[in-house]
Amino acid sequence: MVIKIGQPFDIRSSEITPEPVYRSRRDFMKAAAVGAIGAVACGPLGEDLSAQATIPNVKPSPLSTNEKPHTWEQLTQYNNFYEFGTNKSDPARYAGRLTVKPWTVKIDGHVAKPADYAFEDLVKPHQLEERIYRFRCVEAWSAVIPWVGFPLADLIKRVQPTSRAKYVAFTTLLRPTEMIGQRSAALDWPYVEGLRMDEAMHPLTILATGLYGREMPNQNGAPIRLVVPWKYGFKSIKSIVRISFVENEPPTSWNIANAREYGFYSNVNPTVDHPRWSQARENSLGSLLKNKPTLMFNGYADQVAKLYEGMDLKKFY
Ligand SMILES: Nc1nc2c(c(=O)[nH]1)N[C@H]1C(S)=C(S)[C@@H](COP(=O)(O)O)O[C@H]1N2
Ligand SMILES: [Mo]
Repeated sequence: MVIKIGQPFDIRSSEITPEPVYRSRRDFMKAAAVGAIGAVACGPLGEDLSAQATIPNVKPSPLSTNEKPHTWEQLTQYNNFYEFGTNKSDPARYAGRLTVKPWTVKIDGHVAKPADYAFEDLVKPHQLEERIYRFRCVEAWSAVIPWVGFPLADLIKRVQPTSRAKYVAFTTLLRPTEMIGQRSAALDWPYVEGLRMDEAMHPLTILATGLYGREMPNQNGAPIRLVVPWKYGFKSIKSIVRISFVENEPPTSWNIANAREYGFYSNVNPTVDHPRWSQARENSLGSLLKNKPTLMFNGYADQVAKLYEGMDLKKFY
């Protein structure tokens, strides 16, 4: 195992990083250098994850939080990706087997321009941005994640849904030869998710293709995944192969698995507990305590609360 101190941080230039974040990252690097933070950028099988290619022309976004991001290692060694197993360490261990090049995304349903897009052609017309977002898993751990991506709204405008399109449905790859978790029935495969059209069009909703300025690690949902920062993490479906524009609320994997515990909306809400645990507090990855107050809509209430005006969020959980 090769130990590379600070490797994930020095990949990032000051041009693509908002100044306050860059400064805190420099402090971070100093801490790493004196050993307060060990940045060990390799997986349990010894693969050097920082070997991921850098993504060019990434511009900073005013929609980023200025909270300090978690480390590359934290974000790539503790994951939920049931296609590779149900333990948090399984994705880092097994997702390297997934072939992500070539990759095709089918766009279909009520849309003027349905097509099968090669990943590169899907992404090419869009300005990639660094979006440093808060992230909250329904299991009550949270993180700050520097994604690279572009607004889903930009793609939606490009493919021109018709007036019959009220929801967007997403599907993950089904490939049990490489996704070894799909050989057991932990969930119904393939993993599916969905958003209401106004949620899909919201400027905070992105399709992410990278992490820390680098191509998306397989365990985080390569080559392209959804990120909806005001909703519990399971809405942010990974390794997408199909985006469908549909009339009715589409089925979603966790709702199929357990409708009492997981609804369609799944907005982060400290006042609506999971039937088996409180959502009032969270455990920031790397912290020993579940002592951080959970914020309404994960801290994005000012931007998204109006989407749910008049809705009973206890009923539509
Ligand atoms: N296809 C697919 N997407 C998925 C999951 C999954 O098991 N399969 N897990 C979800 C859950 S529960 C969470 S918390 C996030 C985790 O994303 P991360 O590992 O990049 O932090 O991915 C979500 N997207
Ligand atoms: Mo999650």
